Amino acid sequence: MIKPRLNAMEGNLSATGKRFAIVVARFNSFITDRLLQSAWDGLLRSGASKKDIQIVRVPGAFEIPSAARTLAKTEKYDAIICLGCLIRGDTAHYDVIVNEVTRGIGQSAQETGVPHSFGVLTCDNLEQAIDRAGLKMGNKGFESALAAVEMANLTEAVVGRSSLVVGKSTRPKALSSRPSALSKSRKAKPSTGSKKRVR
Ligand code: INI
Repeated sequence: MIKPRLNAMEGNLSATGKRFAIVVARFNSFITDRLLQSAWDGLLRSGASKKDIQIVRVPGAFEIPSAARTLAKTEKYDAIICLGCLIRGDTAHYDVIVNEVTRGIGQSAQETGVPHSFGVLTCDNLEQAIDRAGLKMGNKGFESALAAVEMANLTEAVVGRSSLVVGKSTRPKALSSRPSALSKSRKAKPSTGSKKRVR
């Protein structure tokens, strides 16, 4: 029987030495403050240092993708955590924004190569938002922080430093002084040079 974990690459949950930006929307700050508090807590409890966490506030969820992309392009951060809260109202405003925010964050992650975690709540009402900001359904901020840590380590394990902006020809900065970014399920083997298979 195949044990999938033996062959799986996974990022570990150590944030030691890693740098993070948290982009948080002020709109619905009653909720987003709680997401931020929990994301901060998640990073520190994973080993991140306060000096390595940059909080960036934006007006609303709509502004998150552009701020996240600007931060990713600086190559200063191993991952970007995006926090916001969209609550459906009586108009189509919510639907227009929700699609744009989701697409924009995903696109920024894919095009910059820097992991972005998605901690933007998309709720029908305030009760649903409260439940996801520390009540019945946990806290999406904490979850997003851990996803960012894991993806920063996975990216580092696969391509080198995670602050790799796609399209740049330079190799990411060396990892030599950093602890392994891989979880115990699979440690990277040093490359011995690939032997081409002759058919
Ligand atoms: N911004 C949010 O973060 N959440 C919302 O629920 C929301 N609604 O419903 O309107 C919202 N709107 C503001 C928007 O994100 C922009 O900041 C604004 O349109 C200015 O560009």
